[in-house]
Amino acid sequence: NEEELALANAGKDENGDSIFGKIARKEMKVDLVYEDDKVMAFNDINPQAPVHILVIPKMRDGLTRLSKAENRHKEILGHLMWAVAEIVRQKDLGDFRLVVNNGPEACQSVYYLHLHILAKRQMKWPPA
Ligand code: DGP
Repeated sequence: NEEELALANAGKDENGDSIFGKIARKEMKVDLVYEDDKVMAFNDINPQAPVHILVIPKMRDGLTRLSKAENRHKEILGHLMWAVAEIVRQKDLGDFRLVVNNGPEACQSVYYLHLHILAKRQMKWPPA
């Protein structure tokens, strides 16, 4: 039904499209921080730190969450981690925290793999 479709398209389940798919396809404007041929990074709409950047692969290719990673994803996963290092260098972010929420219990809300870069405040450990 329409409600389920809307939820799927917002990335609330693993079957439909997601908001980050729209962003990756440039169907939706974002505050772009970094882009290359394989990944893009943009500011989180609901920042949890003075700097809160999301890094996504341009192609989801089944990576609705990290635990779906297969052999073919090794290269893009490495590229995502490299992009984090490049972004923190370019933006001179200093220390930072890198987060991947995997699944409902970890508070994942968009089912399109994304890395959270949080910076410019003192972090706490363990995270809540
Ligand atoms: P997670 O809980 O790990 O699935 O994080 C999803 C993040 O995505 C959350 O911090 C808010 C952010 N977000 C959701 N929708 C949008 C959007 O349309 N634009 C941007 N820039 N960020 C979004």
